[in-house]
Amino acid sequence: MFENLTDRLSRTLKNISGRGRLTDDNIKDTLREVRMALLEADVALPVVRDFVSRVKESAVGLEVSKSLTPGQEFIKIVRTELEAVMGDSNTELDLATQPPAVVLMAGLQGAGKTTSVGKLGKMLKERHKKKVLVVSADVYRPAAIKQLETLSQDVGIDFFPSTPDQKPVDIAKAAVAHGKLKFYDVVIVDTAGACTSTKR
Ligand SMILES: Nc1nc2c(ncn2[C@@H]2O[C@H](COP(=O)(O)OP(=O)(O)O)[C@@H](O)[C@H]2O)c(=O)[nH]1
Ligand SMILES: [Mg+2]
Repeated sequence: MFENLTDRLSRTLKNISGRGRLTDDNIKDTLREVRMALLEADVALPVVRDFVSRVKESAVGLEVSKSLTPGQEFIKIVRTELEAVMGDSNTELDLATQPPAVVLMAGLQGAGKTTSVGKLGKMLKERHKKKVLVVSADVYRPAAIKQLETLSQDVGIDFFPSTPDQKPVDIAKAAVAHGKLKFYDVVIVDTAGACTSTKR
């Protein structure tokens, strides 16, 4: 995210360089670019507004330190504010429960849920030495279940089969029951995310 944004900003940042101070005027185009990039990344409008105004507040009037160009100074501010938005501390996933710990992957369609299930599963298996089972409760998108099956094979984690005619709740229950029976540490449930179907 940050690298993308930096690339994107580099063009407008050139306009800032060569001046000793960040002003309302010389950061205007770059701020606009930040705003557009965040909106295109599907960040909610109030969050974007708040973010842009905080960047602006920190930037305007700032004396640029001698070791940095104004463009670099601006990037530094964007980075600091982005880190604050993303959360400035990293909390471990809390798996301290009666096994299996159940992780439900939620989010908008296309947000990267299935991909994240694969990444998370691989990390828990390899780095945390957990026995991981994944299951797909996405019965809405064709081939969603197959996508997770292929992915789980690629990353070497166990896959619990499901079919599109099942109810998501039943799929999740069956996977958790299987996870309990077979002593899995974690069951990750992939979902269709937000949907409006009546199949509950
Ligand atoms: N560049 C990039 N693409 C991603 C990332 N995560 C997922 N994708 C892609 O985004 C698309 C949707 O991802 P998917 O995991 O199927 O989303 P889901 O609908 O929420 O399950 C796929 O083409 C993924 O390859 C990521 O971190 N970076
Ligand atoms: Mg998916």
